[in-house]
Amino acid sequence: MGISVGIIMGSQSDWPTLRKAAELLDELGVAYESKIVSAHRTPDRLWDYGRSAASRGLQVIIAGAGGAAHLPGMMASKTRIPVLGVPIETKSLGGLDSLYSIVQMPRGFPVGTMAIGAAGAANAGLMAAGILALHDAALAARLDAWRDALSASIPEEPVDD
Ligand code: RP5
Repeated sequence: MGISVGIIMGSQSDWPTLRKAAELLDELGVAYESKIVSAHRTPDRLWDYGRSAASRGLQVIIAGAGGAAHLPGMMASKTRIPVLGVPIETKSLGGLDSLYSIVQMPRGFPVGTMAIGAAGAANAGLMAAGILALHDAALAARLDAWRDALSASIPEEPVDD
């Protein structure tokens, strides 16, 4: 099967966060690509990526950006493929700037916005897998097993440090 998930990010500096999505997809056996696509620094690359995403067979796009985080929203404007936005945690404003830049899309062009930072990236990977699992029974079984294993790893009682 071809690549079904595109992980895109505004900068190399976003990769340590977006890698959390990639790691989840690796664990679940989902094929993905990862690319640097900046709304501000490489707008033509963004345009080309959005224009060709559906015809290339992508089914979900995970887009992470920080600060003036326009990448997820602009990508949602260029393709009907579901876009999951990951707000990158920033030094100056803790990622609230990224969150606000991504979450308030106008009616008609939605972005499924995740939590700020690593947890949001990991959840984007899981949600992408969940979307693909709707039409992939083997992946659905792997995702169910992953979720069961996480639940089983949680102790019933706390322990002292
Ligand atoms: C955004 O600017 C990127 O998504 C990144 O989070 C932020 C800072 O980029 P660098 O200056 O680290 O390349 O476009």
